[in-house]
Amino acid sequence: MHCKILGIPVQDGAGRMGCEMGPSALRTAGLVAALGELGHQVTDLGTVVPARQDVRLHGNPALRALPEIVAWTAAISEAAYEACGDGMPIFLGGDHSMAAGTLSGVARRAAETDRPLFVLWLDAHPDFHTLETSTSGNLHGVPLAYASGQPGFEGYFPPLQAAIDPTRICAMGLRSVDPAEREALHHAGVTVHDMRALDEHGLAPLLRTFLERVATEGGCLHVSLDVDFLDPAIAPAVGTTVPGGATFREAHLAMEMLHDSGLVTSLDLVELNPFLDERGRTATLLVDLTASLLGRRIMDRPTRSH
Ligand code: 6HN
Ligand code: MN
Ligand code: MN
Ligand code: MN
Repeated sequence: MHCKILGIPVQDGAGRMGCEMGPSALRTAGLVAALGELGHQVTDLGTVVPARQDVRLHGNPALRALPEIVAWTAAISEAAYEACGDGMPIFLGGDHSMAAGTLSGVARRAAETDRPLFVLWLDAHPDFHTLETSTSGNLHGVPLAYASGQPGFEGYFPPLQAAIDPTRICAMGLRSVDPAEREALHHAGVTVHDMRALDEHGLAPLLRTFLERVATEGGCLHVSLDVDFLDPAIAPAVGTTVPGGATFREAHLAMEMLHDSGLVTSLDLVELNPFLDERGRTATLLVDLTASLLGRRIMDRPTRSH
């Protein structure tokens, strides 16, 4: 596999500073070496730089850094489009607002093929606010709504060249959902496996069902991994910790199953805030999870190819 890593040091979408150091911390934690040891060719594509953009004022006075995030989204979307199609782009965040760019760029590329794009959203939050419904004003709370074509972004965010069908999105690990998001997720038809569902049924059967659907429909799969999907006890380096997250083995199992599926075509690693880390342990865990997704295993197992 040809892995292409791309640094996206955006932090203006989060409520506090620090995510701009995320790509550096992931590189420092040994991402390139870990992928190389698995036999992958690794290219570091460098760092996305946003171009300034004029954006008119929005009626929601809570919104923070709208012009900055619009400028980032345009630049990230273009870079993501260029990075995918062959090989496996790994987008190093950066706060989760970057997924407005990665998802829209990946979707634009997928629309040129005959493979429908599916998204696995691993997060404590659905990030399904619109510009109208966000009450915190932090734009890391909107990318999934934007990329799946929910209304209210027109005239502010870049026009979508290909919206992701919300019924092809599966969100796992949710445990902090705002009322407006709950309603919007339901109406859009997003598949949601919240922490209650993971506790009750276990992660494996829920993920297996989704992966079987992606395979049956001949799809490709983008995975967006927010640090706060993980329990804060094992991953403290994130500004939006929520108790009761995925365990070390649940997270690795998800990555191992994703690897065995052979379906994953792109990956976001987002919301790492190294300023909040403890001796690099969260960055190291993210590198290890990425290695599991790219084939590190305890014992040999067969891999499917599609
Ligand atoms: N994330 N729903 C909250 C808000 O501020 O809109 C939290 C967003 C968290 C964002 O997980 O990347
Ligand atoms: Mn998120
Ligand atoms: Mn989150
Ligand atoms: Mn309803």
